[in-house]
Amino acid sequence: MTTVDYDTLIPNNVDLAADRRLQRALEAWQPKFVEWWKTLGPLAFQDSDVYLRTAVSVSQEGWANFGYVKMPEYRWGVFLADRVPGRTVAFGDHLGEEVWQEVPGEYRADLRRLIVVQGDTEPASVEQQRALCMTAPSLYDLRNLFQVNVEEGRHLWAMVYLLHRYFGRDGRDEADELLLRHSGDEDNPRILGAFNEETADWLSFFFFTYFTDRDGKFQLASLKESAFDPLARTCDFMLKEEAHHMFVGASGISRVIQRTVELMKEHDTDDVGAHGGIDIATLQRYLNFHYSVSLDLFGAETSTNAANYFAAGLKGRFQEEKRADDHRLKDATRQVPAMDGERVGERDAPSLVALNETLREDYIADCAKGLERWNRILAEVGAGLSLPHVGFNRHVGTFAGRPITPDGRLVTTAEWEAGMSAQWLPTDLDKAHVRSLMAPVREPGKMAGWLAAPAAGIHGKPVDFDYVQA
Ligand code: BYC
Ligand code: FE
Ligand code: FE
Repeated sequence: MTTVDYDTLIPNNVDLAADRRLQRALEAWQPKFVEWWKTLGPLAFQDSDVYLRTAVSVSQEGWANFGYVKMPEYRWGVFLADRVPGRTVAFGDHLGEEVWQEVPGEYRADLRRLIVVQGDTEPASVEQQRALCMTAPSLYDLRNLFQVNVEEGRHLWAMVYLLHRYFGRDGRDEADELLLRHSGDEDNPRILGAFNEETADWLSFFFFTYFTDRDGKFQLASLKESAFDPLARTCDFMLKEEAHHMFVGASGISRVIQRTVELMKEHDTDDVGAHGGIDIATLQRYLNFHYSVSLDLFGAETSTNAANYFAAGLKGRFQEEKRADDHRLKDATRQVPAMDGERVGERDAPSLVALNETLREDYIADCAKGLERWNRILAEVGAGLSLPHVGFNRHVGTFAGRPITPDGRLVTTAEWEAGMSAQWLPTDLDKAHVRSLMAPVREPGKMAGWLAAPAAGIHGKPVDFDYVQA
């Protein structure tokens, strides 16, 4: 057996070298992770040199290195944001108390559950995206895909570190399970719905990184408020990497839209499909799908789990400290969406049980900002995209399975089924067309015809830099 030098192999700021037991546990897990990466990570390019960012510290300036790396040799590290001296619990029953450096016995099961759910999504997304490397529209995009993939791998490491360090035998078992559940597996699927859908093409990838990685942003931001300080600190640092994932989505869709608008003007038609582009109606249908699936990730409108997590101090709200209320919410109420007989309506609910909805609203407002930017490009041709109604195509919560249109009307089953098969979600024709455009482009600086070139390259490199060397 080879011994692994963890100080050099796993960059870390948690003093791994000082904890022999932990080191041994991670030493046993590491080869399983690499095996998983090679089997279920990117389908190809595992021996290629990829120009990647690697986290190497948590300092504001220079937290990452850029350079060529072969992906299986990527140095997946463990980094926690610096401790905030004197940090106290910002919400819930323990408001004002000192934060915890160890897991309180009474919250052990809930914390483990939250960490496992978070951890499960990270490798799931890598599995979902594994075939995309075969059809990347440019080397620049191929590199961005791999960047997102290795960082989702590091996010798994972040959660596995917590499981190994703070949850003993159970934690080690959970860490193993994270490599055994697989996206879309009939018998052993990933935990949350959206992570069992295949990311079949690059348009889906851009919408996924825009909408689903953004769920990641909001969940991590809520966990960053946790009274369990190591969880808070690790999520804080993960958010740094997350920003790039959402950039990939936002700029990816912008470039598709830019190209669509160019083709519309050049050929004086909405039907740019015939000219190798993606028309606006198709973009809207893809958007409808990824947005609605991502809304489900926030859970039901009212949830006693969410109330308990908050009261216990395990999971806060987005930007908890900026909120001007008592941070306990014991007597507060708010309106939540509800089906009111045959109408889409609202009802009163205790704020504490409505926290999933509060986070979903914050998320929706953030999603809308990107739409505004996209619509500025589309305004040139008098068009626009919109976010569908929150009740459309939902599988979790009060709207689950309800025949609600993207504009929020409750319709007959017949009308709904007609819309669902032909108008509101990607049709078989849409998918076939998008797939027909997915021919790989591997010459530095060249772009596939269905999207515009990015405005700039990565880390000051030119767009035509050789981001992936075969
Ligand atoms: N699919 O009480 P409810 C990311 C379950 S993304 C399947 O409303 P709760 C990333 C639920 O577990 C961020 N099941 O749920 C992005 C519960 O089951 P139990 C991931 C679902 O607990 C891109 C039951 O239904 N992080 O990082 O209030 C690439 C009742 O529901 C779903 C987190 O999610 C679903 N969509 O809220 C890479 C943070 N929704 O307990 C990475 C941690 C609900 O009855 N997770 N269920 O067996 C949480 O905070 C909560 O578990 C949830 C659910 C917000 C997800
Ligand atoms: Fe992640
Ligand atoms: Fe991400």
